[in-house]
Amino acid sequence: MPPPNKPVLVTGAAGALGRVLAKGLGELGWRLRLTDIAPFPDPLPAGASFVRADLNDGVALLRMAEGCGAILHFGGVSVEQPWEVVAGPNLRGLYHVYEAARREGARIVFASSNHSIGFHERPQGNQERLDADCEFRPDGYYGLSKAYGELMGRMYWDKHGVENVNLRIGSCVARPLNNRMLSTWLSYPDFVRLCVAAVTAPRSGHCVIWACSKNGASFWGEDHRARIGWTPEDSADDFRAELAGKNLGDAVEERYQGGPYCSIEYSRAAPSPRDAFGLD
Ligand code: NAI
Ligand code: 15L
Repeated sequence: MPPPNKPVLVTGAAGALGRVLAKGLGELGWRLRLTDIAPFPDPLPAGASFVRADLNDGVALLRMAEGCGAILHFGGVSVEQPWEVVAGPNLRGLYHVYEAARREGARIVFASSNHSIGFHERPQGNQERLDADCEFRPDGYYGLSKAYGELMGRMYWDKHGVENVNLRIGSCVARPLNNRMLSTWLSYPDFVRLCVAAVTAPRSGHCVIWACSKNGASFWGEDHRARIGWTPEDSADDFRAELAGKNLGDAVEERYQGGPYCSIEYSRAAPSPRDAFGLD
């Protein structure tokens, strides 16, 4: 697969996944423009440049995106935080990224998260898996910002024709670390291949993809992956024996897909979302 004709902007380049992308896409010969508010800690890949900037700075984003064909948007708050901390990078910053893409006619690949739907219960046994058109059920301010990001994509496609691929990432780490990750794990190689497919697919429109490897215990079902031609190749199943019994513990965490994020400041009296009136 030849590199894209135009440079690709990567936000959050100094973060865990940004560094994986910089290395992986750099090795494929892509022309990368990397940016982050933190310094880039690795040697720059051949053909890459780095600009230190805040996502809150819309003018800086317009400049960095000039001439780019795609923006891999991985910058911002990446865990649960108070609303005030999340709002700047994840809401305002996202708007700046979308405006830059709109001006350039660029496609956005957005690092959404399973926490946009984290309060769906985990499927039991043969129960049906969750499809990507399910209701948003964010499990905190962070997950709410990811739902907003996906809806931002919906609106910019409908209104301005800005293509966007929304990756609902499970747990993208070098290897799965607990029982929940037997369902949510996304390997680094599957992740890089997913981003390559998301950028190079001839057309994407607005689409949503469950970004997890081929895990037998996955919580997730149908999505739009066929549109970009991606199929995961790795599987958390290879770690099953090692992780058996490594549960997170808390009943709320174990019940819902978002795991530990669900129990952060959880203050509902009833342990179940069905209250005394049977309401979900
Ligand atoms: P990370 O926290 O390592 O990287 C995020 C980067 O964004 C950091 O380098 C940080 O300096 C930068 N950043 C934060 N605020 C900024 C601002 N105001 N301006 C410019 N840059 C700013 O997170 P990670 O794990 O690399 O995740 C990357 C993206 O993927 C995030 O959007 C995260 O929400 C999403 N994601 C990651 C998952 C994972 O398993 N790693 C799972 C689901 C979603
Ligand atoms: C995320 O959205 C986070 O960015 C990542 O750090 C993990 O906590 C991941 O979700 C997860 O659910 O495991």
